[in-house]
Formats: sequence, structure tokens, C-alpha cells
Amino acid sequence: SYQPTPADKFSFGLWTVGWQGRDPFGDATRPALDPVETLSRLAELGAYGVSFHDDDLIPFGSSQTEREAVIKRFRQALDSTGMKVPAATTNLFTHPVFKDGAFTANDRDIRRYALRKTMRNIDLAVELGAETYVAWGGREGAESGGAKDVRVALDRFKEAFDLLAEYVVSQGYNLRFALEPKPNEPRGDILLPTVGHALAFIEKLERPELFGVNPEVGHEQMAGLNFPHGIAQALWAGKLYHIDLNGQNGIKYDQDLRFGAGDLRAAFWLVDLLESAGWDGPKVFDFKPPRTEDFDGVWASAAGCMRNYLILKERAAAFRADPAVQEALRASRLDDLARPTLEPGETPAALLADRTAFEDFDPEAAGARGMAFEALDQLAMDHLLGAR
Ligand code: GLT
Ligand code: MN
Ligand code: MN
Ligand code: MN
Repeated sequence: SYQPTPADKFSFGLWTVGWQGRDPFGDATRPALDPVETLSRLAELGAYGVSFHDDDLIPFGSSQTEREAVIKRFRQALDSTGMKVPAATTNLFTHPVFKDGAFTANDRDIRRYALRKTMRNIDLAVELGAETYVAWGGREGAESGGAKDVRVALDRFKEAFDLLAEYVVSQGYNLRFALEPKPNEPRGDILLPTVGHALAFIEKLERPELFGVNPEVGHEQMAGLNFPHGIAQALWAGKLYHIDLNGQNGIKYDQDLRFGAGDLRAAFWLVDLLESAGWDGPKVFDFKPPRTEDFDGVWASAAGCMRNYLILKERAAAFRADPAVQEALRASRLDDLARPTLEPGETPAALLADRTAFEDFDPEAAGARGMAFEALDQLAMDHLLGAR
């Protein structure tokens, strides 16, 4: 059945269904949603949890008393709906103070403010049970070359994450950070633009074990990259700490369509990968119900994200279980790829002594062997389209 349950661990950002449809050319098309209503609507649809930016829950500029009242009411709604908060994050992009970034803003006082704002919401995230802290540096970037000394900005980025990691450790929090790459929008160019950039950056931090990535489908696709390949490399590196699922049609603005819309084949291979890798973290939808929609459309869009994941999960399982697919995988020599290229303990000298590897190797014959990938891919297509 395609009916989600909390065991499927589907989670949504409060800002997703709560998006009011404001874009650079048009005003809001929907009123604000009460986060408490969001919790009950998503729970009814079968979701597991929500994540939030500090300002999604507690409006920017709230007094301490207002803040406490909001948190108390939200916590009660979590208890009554059974919804979880697997992750949280900081809004470091909406207020004009962050127009040149937060952790890498040229202005030092703004960088210090950004750190304090983040530390404050880390405390709340941990109180509400979050084990992952997402960090999307949407305004960490530039529109012009002279405006940002990128090497120096990366020093400041590292400084910020090293401080936050030290804070988390000193507080004894069970919390890891997931850095979210995006190539552009809202800045002309954003630092850590892809999964690969973020993975390399993490290795320069003082406590790399506390940092992984939060790849978002559309963000890699905005850069023309293969999302399942990016996820595979993050998994291979042991660095997939969170994932943002949505849909995107190629290299254009960040569409944040519901999961399954956009590049459907990439979505199929992504679900196949997550399921075969045994990904047991939450499956988080970071999408925007289009501004054409009223609230019925918003909840239909949210339900569609989960339904499409479950359909693709069933289609991927059918693909893997099909004997014709297993035969086709062998014909394409996936089993051979799984075999180490060298014998156990084989040295460079031993490889040099192996005449079959070079002197007696026939590159013409090997080059003439077909790979049978088209037949394999058509089987995948048949399963995806429900034709097998
Ligand atoms: C914002 C962004 C998303 C990030 C969120 C976390 S906020 O909507 O476009 O991709 O995941 O800050
Ligand atoms: Mn995201
Ligand atoms: Mn996006
Ligand atoms: Mn977004």
C-alpha cells in the first residue's frame, strides 16, 4: 500500500507546507500556517516528523516570554500528535542583516551575531530531541569577484563550524551537523556549491566526525549533476547525515517541486540507492507547494511526496527482485566490478609480471565486447513505468 506510516520516517520542514508563495515577482498567495496545525495535518497524512528554522517557529524579534509560550504550545502539540523533530536549522538568510551572509559576512559583528543565533537554536533543537543540525549557507557567497576573498571566507566558515562543534561537545549534546550545498540562489554564487565541495571542506574541520552533508535533489540538479551519484559518494564517504528530497527540471531556478516531479528517473535510482544502502535516517521533504495552490493543494502536494517515494520504493524492489534483471546485471558485469582489480596482496611487481594483464591482453577483442547496458536500462524503465 502507498499509505505512509510513521515507520516510513517521512519528515517535512515547517517552511515547506508553510511557504506562502512569495517569489521575486509576486506576493504571497496563501496565508501563514500555524505550526501546530501543520503538525496535526502532517500527522494525519502519516508523516513521522518536522524540522524547522528558529524563525519558522518563533517569529524573529519575539520577546523571551513570547518565545517560551510558543515553545510550550509546540511541545504540547508534538506530544499529542506523536510527531518527532529529527532535525532543526537556523534562519541565516531572511533578515537584511544577513544580506552578505552570516558565518562568512564581511562584517565581523554580523558573524558573531550569526553564531549566537545558531547556538541559541541548537539548545532548542536538542531540547526537542533533534540529533541533526542542518546548515544551509544560502547567503554565504557573492555576486561579484572583488566582494569576497573566498580563501579568507572559507577560513571564517571553518572557524564558525569549529566553534559550533566545540560548543556541542562541551554541552554533551548528541548532535551532528549536516552541511547543505547549493550552487546559487539567492546569491549569485554560493560557497560549498555542491556535495563534492562540502565533502572536501569537512575534511579541513577540527572535528570532521561531527560533520556530514545534507544534499538536496534540486540543488545538485541545478548544477547539472547526477544526484544519485552524489548521494552514492556521500554514502561511500560515510557522510550522508541528512537528505532533502524534492523535484527539479534541469538547470534553472530552484524549483523545489514535490518529490517525484521533475527528473523521475533520477528519483527512481535515488530511491533504489537509499533502499539498497539501508538508509535509516528520516526521508525529509524540502519542497514548495506551487503558489497556484490553496491549502487543499498544499496537503495534496505533501501527500504526493510520500506517495511517490513509496511507489518508487515498490518499483525499485520489483526491479531488484526480477530474475531477468539479475541476469542482465551479470550480462553487464556488475559482479565483475565488485571484484577487486588486484589479487589479495598483489604488488606492483606482481602486476608487472602478469603477462595476461598486458603483453597477452587483446584490447581489440575487449574493446569489441558489448556492455548490454541498454537492455538493463530498459528493464529499469519497464519497472519504473509499471510495464513489468
Ligand atoms: C531554504 C532552502 C532549503 C534549506 C532550508 C534549510 S531553508 O528553504 O532553500 O534548501 O534546506 O535552511
Ligand atoms: Mn533544502
Ligand atoms: Mn531547494
Ligand atoms: Mn529551498
